[in-house]
Amino acid sequence: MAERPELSDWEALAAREVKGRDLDWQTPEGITVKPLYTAADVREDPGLPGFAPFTRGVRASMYAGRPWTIRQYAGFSTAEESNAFYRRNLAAGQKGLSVAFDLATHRGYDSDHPRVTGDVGKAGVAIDTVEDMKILFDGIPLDAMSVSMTMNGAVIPVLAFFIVAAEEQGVHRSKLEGTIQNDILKEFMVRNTYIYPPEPSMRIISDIFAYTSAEMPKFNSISISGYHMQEAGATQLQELAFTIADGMEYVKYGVASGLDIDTFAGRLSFFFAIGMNFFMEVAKLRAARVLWHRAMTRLGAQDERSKMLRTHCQTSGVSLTEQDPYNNVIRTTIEAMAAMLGGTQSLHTNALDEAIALPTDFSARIARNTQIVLQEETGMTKVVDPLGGSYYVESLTQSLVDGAWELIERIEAEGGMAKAVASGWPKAMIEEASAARAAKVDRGEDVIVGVNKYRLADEAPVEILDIDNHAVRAGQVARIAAVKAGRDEAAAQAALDALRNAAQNPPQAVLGEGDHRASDGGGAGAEVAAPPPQPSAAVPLPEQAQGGMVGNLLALAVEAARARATLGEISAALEDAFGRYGTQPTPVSGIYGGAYAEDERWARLVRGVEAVERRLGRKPRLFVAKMGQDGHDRGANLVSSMFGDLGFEVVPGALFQTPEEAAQLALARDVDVVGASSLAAGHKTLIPELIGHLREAGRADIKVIAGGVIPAQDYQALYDAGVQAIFGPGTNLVKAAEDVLRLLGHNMPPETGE
Ligand code: MLC
Ligand code: 5AD
Repeated sequence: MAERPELSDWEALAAREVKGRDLDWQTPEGITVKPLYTAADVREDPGLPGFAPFTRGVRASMYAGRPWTIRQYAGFSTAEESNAFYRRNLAAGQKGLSVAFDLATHRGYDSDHPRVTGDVGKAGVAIDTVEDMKILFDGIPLDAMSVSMTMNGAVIPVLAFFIVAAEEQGVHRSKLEGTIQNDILKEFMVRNTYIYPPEPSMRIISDIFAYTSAEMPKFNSISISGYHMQEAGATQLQELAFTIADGMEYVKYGVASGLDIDTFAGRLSFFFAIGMNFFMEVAKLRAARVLWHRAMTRLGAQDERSKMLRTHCQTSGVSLTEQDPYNNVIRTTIEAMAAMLGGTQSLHTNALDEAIALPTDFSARIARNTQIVLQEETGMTKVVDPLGGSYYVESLTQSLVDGAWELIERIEAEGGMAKAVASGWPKAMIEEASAARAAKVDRGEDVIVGVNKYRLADEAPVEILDIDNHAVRAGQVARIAAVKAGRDEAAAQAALDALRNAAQNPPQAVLGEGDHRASDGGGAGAEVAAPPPQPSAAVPLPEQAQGGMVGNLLALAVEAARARATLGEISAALEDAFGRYGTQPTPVSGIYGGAYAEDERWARLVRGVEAVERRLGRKPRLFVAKMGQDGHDRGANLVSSMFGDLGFEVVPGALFQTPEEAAQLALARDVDVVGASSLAAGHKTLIPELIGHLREAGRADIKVIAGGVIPAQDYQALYDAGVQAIFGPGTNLVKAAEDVLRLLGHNMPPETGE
């Protein structure tokens, strides 16, 4: 028999096969992936599932004992419609609920507020009072069904409504199972549905920890989320490190507010995105468990449950395409498998129409069945951590642990994640990764099937869900009026006063010294760099040390909810004390343009911008507008950054403007083009209103273009309203810029092919 080959023999053989070509892959995480892994690459034995540090899973038996929870995120229109949708889904095999609220609710506005006309019922369900919450769970026994609620900004009224709705269903809060997202740090970084400034927002979280750990032992008090970071463009390593660092910060705050770490840490949960880099995602979940165990050991947890990272996952929305949308079923299946092989506790699989609309019954069925098929047809649940021991997976797990820990140590050395978030560097890091990825896709270096390769000549539009937000709003307005008419007004106001008073007079242990009010950011001028919240070392108040609820904001909001105060009223009572927070986007520069340094097409574009500049006597001005309560700013930031690199003067608009405010800014800055970015379905209401205001001011010459999640079905209505160009998902930015130059009257030669 021949001698056993050595690694060097393999290297020589492989090099001959590929004629010396370099087969290493540099991932966006900065990890060099080799074409072969062997036992020599595995540094540590990953141990056994159910035992520290839980690399192979938090449960000994994992899915062999109980499969993960099929938990589809959903919500739209009214509570009645969403309730009916939940019931159909549960009957068809879904196991847990997950509520998506509309953006008005997220941002603490009742449906009758003038700032939210475009948002009511659009991206999720509209909830204004306890009555809505009761309808949402009508016929769904809350002592038997675990319910996740994705709520961060208006977390106090929403959780209070949930508690009271259950109570009036006959279910005491101590029996409630589920999760509240309650993760504000990532809102300031990427998701943007915050309401209050960072410091009081952190107090709210500590109050929720205190309340739930004492009153709701089965309820997960937070879902520390990396998902939205990856959606915003973060690499998996960034997602991992920032999420664990966020978790550590919350623990420090909880402890600083007087809680014993082991009373609340066991009910902290996590949430990650699962994208298309299959093995990296499997390794990421394994690495996350190791990192959390290490972090919690350092923070002084004693109970092993406190150190156990349990997580929900959602397949990646940003990896899905409008083009050739059935490919999305394939992508989601691959991502679902990675989540499962990584050992998730709960999973949402995206629907194939993700890139353009909310799921229909049809697309939701396929998404759900993706999980059911994996659980019930493949036998893949029978073995715990079946990729454990794979040389590649073990090595990647280790690389991610090392890389993320390094970043976490940097954050810790600088004073923790709240400080880092306030300084803005993690967000900038994510935006740089996002721009680099976009340039790779636009240049065709990263393939997206059906978008930059194998693109279809003709796309057949898929049927999509359309919501009439005017009708939903009218119904909600009537219901708010009925609730207010039927309540004991004095009791409602007294409960709101008590809440406002507690917000204005925080227990010493929670906040440090000084005045914690923030001015109304409102957008322009307000900065991310508000003073970072600091866990106070002050001695806890006696009632807090005893787990008492005196002055607890959630406990007081439960009283207000019982008295039929609305979500907007409860939020406003807190806003009176805390202020409303706003930020100004600061686009990164040089990353997208840098990737095109030697590119002739780019150079031609730059010459075009220069020609327009000579004609105008100044740089052409583009205002990137974000109207309504839609805080999805990845696309807007990318466009701002790219047009800046091309030589435009970019006016990056603040988030949450009304169409009127956007028009005023466009006029004040005398812009040539307004690019309205819409990712939350408000476009049909908000963009025509904007154009109306510009026309009224006699500036119909300002070009309005639209970009984002806009279904083809809506294009004609927008053109009819005066929109001059629409850029949907999957748009090549270079091509879009050529179109914009043509709109500005520059004679851009036709494309020489893409
Ligand atoms: C589990 N159990 C077992 C077991 N596996 N018992 C014995 N043997 C086994 N093998 C037990 C658990 O211990 C637990 O009980 C119970 O069964 C439930 O299991 P779980 O694993 O805890 O699952 P689940 O209840 O589904 O909780 C998962 C979670 C939770 C901890 C991750 O936080 C969760 O559901 N998160 C969902 C978050 C979510 O949906 N977010 C949507 C975001 S969308 P016990 O008693 O130990 O609890 C979004 C988009 C956007 O954000 O931007 O809008
Ligand atoms: N219903 C279903 N899925 C939703 N998502 C957001 N809102 C809803 C909703 N109302 C999903 C999408 C999106 C991610 C953030 O959550 O997949 O990309």
